[in-house]
Amino acid sequence: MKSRYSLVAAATAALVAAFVVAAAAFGSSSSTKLIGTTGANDAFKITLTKGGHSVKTLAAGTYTFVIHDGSTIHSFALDGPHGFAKDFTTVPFKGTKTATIKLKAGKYKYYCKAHESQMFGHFTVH
Ligand SMILES: [Cu+2]
Repeated sequence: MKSRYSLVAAATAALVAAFVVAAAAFGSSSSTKLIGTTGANDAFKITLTKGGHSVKTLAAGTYTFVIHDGSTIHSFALDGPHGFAKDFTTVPFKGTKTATIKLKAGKYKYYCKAHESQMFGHFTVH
């Protein structure tokens, strides 16, 4: 016959397992959102914001990039340390793309691939 303790242990293990699953699900959906905008109304303008403010520094970690590409002549690319390079959108693409990115310490530059010398911004990850 099972002891009272083993039943409690089994119930506790089930609860812990449920909690771990819930925590994992919550964690994957709770990464900080960054909003990138390029070429809205075909303007030669690119921005990256968090909570409505231009991104200048970020803590290392995982972020969800939501990129709004408003033009078929602009794109949104990101370069970073250790050879990191990501093209969120291409020049002919127009629309919205979302990607989850793990940012490491270092300097990053976001820019439009077609107009890199005039459409760019920088931020630093600590
Ligand atoms: Cu451009």
